[in-house]
Amino acid sequence: MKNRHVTIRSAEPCIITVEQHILQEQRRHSPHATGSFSWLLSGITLATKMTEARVRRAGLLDVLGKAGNVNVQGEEQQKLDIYADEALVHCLGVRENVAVIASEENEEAIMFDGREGTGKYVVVFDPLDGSSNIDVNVSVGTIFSILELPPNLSSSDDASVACLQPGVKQLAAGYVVYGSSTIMVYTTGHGVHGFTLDPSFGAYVLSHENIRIPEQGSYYSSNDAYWDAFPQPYRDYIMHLRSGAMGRQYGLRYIGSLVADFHRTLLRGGIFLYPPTEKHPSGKLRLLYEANPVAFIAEQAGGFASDGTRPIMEIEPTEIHQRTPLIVGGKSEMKAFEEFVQPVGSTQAK
Ligand code: P6P
Repeated sequence: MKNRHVTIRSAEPCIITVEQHILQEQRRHSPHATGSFSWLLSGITLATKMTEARVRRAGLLDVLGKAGNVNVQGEEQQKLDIYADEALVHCLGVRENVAVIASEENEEAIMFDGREGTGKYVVVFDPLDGSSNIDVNVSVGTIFSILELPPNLSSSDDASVACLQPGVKQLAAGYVVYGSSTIMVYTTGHGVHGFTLDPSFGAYVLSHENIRIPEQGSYYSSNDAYWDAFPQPYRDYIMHLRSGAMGRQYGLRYIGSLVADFHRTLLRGGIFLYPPTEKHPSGKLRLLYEANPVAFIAEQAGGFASDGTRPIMEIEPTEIHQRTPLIVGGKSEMKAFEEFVQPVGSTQAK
């Protein structure tokens, strides 16, 4: 039987899946990489595809409405929240290199049995951010952050200890926004890349390579219903944006789902603000699995993220569900923010 020679021509257009991209990135930046990280990430992509299938059919599957349980945040758990959380716990649990996980939906961090020796990674995540918007068909999302398991962690140690690392220690971070299309955006510290889920064959395909946040945008994003509760310097800053003093009249866009509001800011520029308020004096958003991953992505795309006094990723966490104010955006808006709200030079916004 003669061998049949086939010339592999690059498919037009060239299809690069997120798994291929991760492997290419690993080979480019860590030639001796074992593929262990891409194996981990494939667990996250699988879980988000499972969640996406449910989100797309939410109205038909009677998954709307409250599941009746209340999560650690004291919020009614929507059924999709529970499904998304269980999908991630399962998909990460069968990846032997994941030692510890922590989720917005679970009070305690989880150390998988026997992984203190073999596991290499810690994954913290918000399985379904913005879930209060599900039954009105507004975009929701999954946010994740990947850290290295600290050395010498014993099984008797509280698994939370492994999670309490500042954002500068993140190995990777990303989110999936279940919107008009489903897009995964991630960084491993070598730029920010976006992948759109092609439902015809169920793969995340490279659609936004090397995303850069525009130097200046046209929108600010904050819940101005809390205007009276914002600290005065925040109100002064927002009035500055509205006044045209930055060379353009800023519009307001606010969806109420962090992943959707941040994704727009990342692609179009501008600034997202969740300031400290009387109701949330330490801010509302979660440091480990909302602010840190968003900050890592923003800074890899040329933007900045602050808690109003310092870079988000310099905050030393003390508990896994701790909250923080979050101000994140492009270079121009963050530099102007610094002049109104925080000591000059306290962030990297130069
Ligand atoms: P508010 C959703 O509940 C969430 O955690 C984030 O996704 C979103 O940015 C924020 O809360 C919205 O909070 O107080 O404006 O409704």
